[in-house]
Amino acid sequence: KNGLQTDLIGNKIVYIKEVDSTNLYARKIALEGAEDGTVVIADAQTAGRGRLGRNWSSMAGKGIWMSVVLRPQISPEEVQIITLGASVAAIKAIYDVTGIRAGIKWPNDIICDGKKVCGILTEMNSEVEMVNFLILGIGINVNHTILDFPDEIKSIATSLAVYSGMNDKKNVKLFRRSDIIKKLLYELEQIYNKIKKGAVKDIIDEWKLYSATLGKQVRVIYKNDTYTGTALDIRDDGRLVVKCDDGCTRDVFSGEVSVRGI
Ligand code: BT5
Repeated sequence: KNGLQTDLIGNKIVYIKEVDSTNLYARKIALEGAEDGTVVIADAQTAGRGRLGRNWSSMAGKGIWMSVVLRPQISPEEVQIITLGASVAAIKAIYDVTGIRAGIKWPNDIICDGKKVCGILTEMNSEVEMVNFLILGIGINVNHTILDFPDEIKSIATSLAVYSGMNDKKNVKLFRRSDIIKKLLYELEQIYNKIKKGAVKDIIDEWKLYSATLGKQVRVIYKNDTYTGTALDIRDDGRLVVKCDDGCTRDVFSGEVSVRGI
């Protein structure tokens, strides 16, 4: 069974050479009935998606562009825990295969040396009260050189290869994407089982261990409103608690804001 150490996630894997977005493709097959745990992997995306209509650069052969169809019995308010859990899974898989210790910037950025190496996009399709299915999209920059990135993200993006010293031409270090994928699917399954058992607290605690946000000064941008403060904590549903400079404490939902370190 394709060498995976999972019972559910990756039972079915769809591999596509090139697709607009694995999240869109996964959504399409989920609507057609794709099972819980179905994985879609592409070598290249021509219209990779980020949050809030942003795009995700997904060069052929350089990274992991993957989406998972999940059908958990949870309410739409609980979906954020999936994103947080997936961040933990990605951090662990990256560490296990490459030895690189990345950090998590709330809610969905995995960073190395302050630059983004991985992004997560969770999209849901919900009935009124329960989630019908959700699509967990994960993008990891693996073997890019810094020159491979489009100009507009050269200063904010990195890859596992760049981070581990690839620019030192004598010390080229590339990673096998399939090793990372295998480990990632395994870690995702552990997290998914915890979520199904309701062990959300465990996931939050683990997330906090890897957090590059808690305790830091942040700027929260919400529509036309901007405020600054200190990121204090994270609630069980994944909201970020910010102690604002005006003295108020605010809970921040991920969908609507952009949080920057300052
Ligand atoms: C994200 O959005 O970080 C979510 C990215 C999810 C990508 C995966 S790949 C598989 C699946 N299929 C999809 O279509 N998407 C998912 P956000 O937080 O909005 O960050 C987007 C911003 O990150 C962009 O506006 C750029 O500034 C920057 N960016 C774009 N491509 C990048 C890359 N490859 N590496 C680092 N930063 C990037």
